[in-house]
Amino acid sequence: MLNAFAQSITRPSEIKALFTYKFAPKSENIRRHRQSLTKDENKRRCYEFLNMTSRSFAAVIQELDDQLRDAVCLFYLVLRGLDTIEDDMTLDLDRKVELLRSFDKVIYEKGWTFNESGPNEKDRELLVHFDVVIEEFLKLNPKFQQVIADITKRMGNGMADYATGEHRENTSVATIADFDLYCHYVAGLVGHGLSDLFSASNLEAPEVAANTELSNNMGLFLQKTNIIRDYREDLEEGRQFWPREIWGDYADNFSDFIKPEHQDQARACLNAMVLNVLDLVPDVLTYMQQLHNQSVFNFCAIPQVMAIATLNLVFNNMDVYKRNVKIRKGEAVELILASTSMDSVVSIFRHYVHEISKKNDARDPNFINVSMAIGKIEQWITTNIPSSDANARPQSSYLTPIIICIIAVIFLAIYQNLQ
Ligand code: D9A
Repeated sequence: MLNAFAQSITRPSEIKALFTYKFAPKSENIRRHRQSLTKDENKRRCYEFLNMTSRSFAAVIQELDDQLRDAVCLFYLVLRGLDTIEDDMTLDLDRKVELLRSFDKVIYEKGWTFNESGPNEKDRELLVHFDVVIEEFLKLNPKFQQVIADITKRMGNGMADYATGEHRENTSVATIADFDLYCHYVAGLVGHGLSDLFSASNLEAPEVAANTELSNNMGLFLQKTNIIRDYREDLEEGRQFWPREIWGDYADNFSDFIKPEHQDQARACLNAMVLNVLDLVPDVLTYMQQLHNQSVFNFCAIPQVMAIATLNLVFNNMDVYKRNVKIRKGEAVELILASTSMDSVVSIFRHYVHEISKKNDARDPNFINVSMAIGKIEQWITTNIPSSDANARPQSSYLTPIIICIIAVIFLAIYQNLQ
């Protein structure tokens, strides 16, 4: 925690956000939800699993309105179970494929549990106690159950196809179409499923579920950004998700990018990958614009603004090839607190796109393509958000250096006291 404050020491707005976030009283919605869990042991364990598997995103799910909270929580846990099986390199391939293809049936089998995950699989415990998830899934309204089972079926079969080497050449994803298809299975379908749940709950209009292209691209924007950010980690674990159709223009081997002599090519490749993701931004904003329910809006906006911040962080940043890069906790919390209206989401996107544009270098082979992608985003904003001129993010005030000094002095005092 002190570390989060230390990372943001020169950024007063982030320090303020960290304090607000830490000491903000729980919303009425959350308190009622917590209270109701004391009477329901099985449901309480499901939310415990949710909080174990993802700390920050779990909080966002629990802020959803009552009509949707349990359905989304269980959707998340079912997907996490499927993901744990797909990820597990210790599982026999035939067994893995059998499980992936039948997972939509498994969720209807009362009492089903799974002890065969590798000992280092981080969500092993979830599958060991999967009967708890299934019991709660079976209590959901059947219209929600159907959405979850349908997506689980399509995703499990898609993952199984990839696991058995379809759409792949040895270990690499070949074409951009294959890359899009893989991301569709693991993330685009999550976008579909959630949109179906939103519309089925009547918290959102039927059109949100009907436009599957927009829902798909909500997932692709998150997944593709993560795939760029995780280059180093995935390489070390023997996974390759970047499509050869992109990286093949810059190297003969996917692992060449970590070599110092390939610096320039590595940089160009990284920016080509970011360019592929920037094209999705207009669809992300169009999707966000159709949402009406406040809790659904926040739930969708938070991951997307994190992704555009991450996309800016990785653009033209050679650290991606060396280690894990991550946005500062203070920056993340500031974004979470701000993601509550279309105007602020648009101004956040506009801010990061502007930062990307400042780092775009005329020597980069994709300089013009990146400029055009950014131009299209700016055009989307001016045509769709009439007030957008007035919504440019305020620059920090002349007080900033003074505030930084004060915070630094407070920090020094705290550190000296600790020693
Ligand atoms: C999501 Cl139910 C995800 N994925 C995410 C998280 O956001 C999406 C997995 C299961 C569910 C939802 C998400 C949220 C809101 C609306 C969405 C949506 O669509 C309309 O999905 C498209 O990343 C995983 C996939 C991308 C594969 C879909 C956000 C999340 N963040 C992590 C941070 C991180 O770096 O992974 O999980 C976290 O906070 O732990």
